[in-house]
Amino acid sequence: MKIAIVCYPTFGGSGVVATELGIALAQRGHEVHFVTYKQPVRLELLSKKIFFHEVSVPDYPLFHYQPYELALSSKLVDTVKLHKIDLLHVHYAIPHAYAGYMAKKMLEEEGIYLPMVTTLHGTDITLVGNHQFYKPAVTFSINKSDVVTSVSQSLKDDTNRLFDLEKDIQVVPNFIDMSKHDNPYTDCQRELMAEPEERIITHISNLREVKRVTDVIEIFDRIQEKIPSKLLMVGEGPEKEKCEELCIKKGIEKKVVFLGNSSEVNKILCFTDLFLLPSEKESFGLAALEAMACGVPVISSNTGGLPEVNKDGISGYLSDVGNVDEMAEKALSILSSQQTLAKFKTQAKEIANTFDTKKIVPLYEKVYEQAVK
Ligand code: GMT
Repeated sequence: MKIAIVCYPTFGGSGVVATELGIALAQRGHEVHFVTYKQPVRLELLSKKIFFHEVSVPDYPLFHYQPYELALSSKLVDTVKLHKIDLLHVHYAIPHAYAGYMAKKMLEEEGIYLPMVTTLHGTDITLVGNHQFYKPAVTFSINKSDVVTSVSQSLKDDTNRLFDLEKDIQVVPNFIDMSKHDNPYTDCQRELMAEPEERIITHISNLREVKRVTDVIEIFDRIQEKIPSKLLMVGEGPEKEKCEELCIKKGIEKKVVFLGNSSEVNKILCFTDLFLLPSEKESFGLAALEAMACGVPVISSNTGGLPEVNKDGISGYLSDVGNVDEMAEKALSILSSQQTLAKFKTQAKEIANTFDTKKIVPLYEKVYEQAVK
């Protein structure tokens, strides 16, 4: 099949999922065309089956806001015609589903039928999409998609609760390529970051308010009082400064390393002992799954889709949002014994294995067959 994928090309989870999906589809023989404003960060173009088409919005003095949806829908029309695309898969409803629908209608005028699959990722529904500014357009474009998928049952339930939908939503969870994580050796180069007796705790996100990153610092502060440890904060975002200030206030700034955005996430996770994700909202928690795939247990909140990924008492533990005392206690219960830590590491990997690319990508292929029909 020839598939066009529209996504955000940044470090965000939805872009990562879309990119990994495109790579996996190409490996399974499909021809994949990414249509977005920049080459997706994780995309390697060295494949005969992967193509990238850049959407550019030229500056014009009259435009106060750049009309990206217009440029995207026009680019989609051209790409579909030129490459004879069979199906469009848009990731993140805003504005991709809307632009996709416009492209579909323009093509219809020329007698070309383009089925459209929309995948909802989370913030497009629970945070931004739900805002009155966007809600009518988001509702419309979800209803006009041929097939709609969500990355968790929790996101499906939220979408049905928040929007007036005629469409049934199919749950296709996010996935991870376990063959990239089959190295059982988990202590690789840990000396880069910590002393031999120190535990390494990691948090990875876009450091936005919804991630409750100051809770990460609070949890770590309680852990480091009991056992020698280091905290690695990976990512960039608006809450970073607040976190840095909190570390100074608590006198733990030498134990917390801010690494910024990294393309070496797997290396970092390889020497990590515990992953923290105390988010306010999380439709899935791809970062938690990536950690688990590297054999890293997760301490997370129990919000949204997190209980579908992080299994309480098996791959880690779940607590109510904001309960930093309990999260620290549970973290310590895993970290204080080498035996318990080893058990949780193995179990985290086993749970991650149930989300392997090989198991999930065929579900998308089934969705495509349905949409084409
Ligand atoms: O919140 C983020 O990390 C970014 C955001 C995005 O849209 O890129 O992530 C959302 O989609 C991810 C991939 O499906 C999910 O794993 C995240 O849980 C989800 N974020 C939220 O729901 C807050």
